[in-house]
Amino acid sequence: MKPILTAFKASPDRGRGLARDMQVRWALEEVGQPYDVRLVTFAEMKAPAHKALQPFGQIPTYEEDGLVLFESGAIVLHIAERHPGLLPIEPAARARAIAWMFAAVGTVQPPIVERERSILLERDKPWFEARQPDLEQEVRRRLEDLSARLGDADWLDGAFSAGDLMMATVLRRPAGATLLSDYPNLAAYVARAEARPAFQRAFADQWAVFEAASAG
Ligand code: GTB
Repeated sequence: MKPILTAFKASPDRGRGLARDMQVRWALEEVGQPYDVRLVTFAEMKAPAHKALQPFGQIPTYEEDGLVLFESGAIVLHIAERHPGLLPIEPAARARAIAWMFAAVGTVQPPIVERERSILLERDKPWFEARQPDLEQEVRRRLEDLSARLGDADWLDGAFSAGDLMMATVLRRPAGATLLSDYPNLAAYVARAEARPAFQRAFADQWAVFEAASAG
């Protein structure tokens, strides 16, 4: 049975591949695992049937042979552990690749999401303008350190891994991506990740969903 993941029927990102089904699609494409997608509306995401799969009423979910998983990072790790190609075989290198996955979602992503939330939701607040420099600075702190660590390497630790997949996904979010021109090696890192054929296939598939939703 092919795994089934859920994604927005009409993604608010308008086909930019920013919703979190994107990293799961990308991982499945990297390892060559065919999959099906079940598209859900916002109402369906909040209904009991979906909440039985995802307690917080969000996408993505992942179903495979009786296994139900949520959390995009956990799903990517599950895929990477079961198929060759996204995690090194050597135990120490494998542990470091997994550490980069956690660094992406646990260390780099939070200030990016906080800045994004403020830009999206707080524009009408009297303190909005005053808060922006601090929010930007917190993102820059992470980008500076990440840029220093990456240096002139192609990927964070040897060959492309699930750690890079998760990190590039986080760096694509607009509240970080708009600052990347100040960190040319990170901008090139994201461009390199986006140029991967597996990313391109995943992007095209989610774009097709957006086009279909726009047409109908
Ligand atoms: N930690 C969870 C995971 O990684 O799986 C977070 C999942 C999550 O945030 N899902 C979002 C969701 O279902 C969609 S991706 N939200 C609906 C809700 O919570 O009610 C987040 C997202 C949404 C929209 C954009 N965008 O428009 O650019 C980008 C990212």
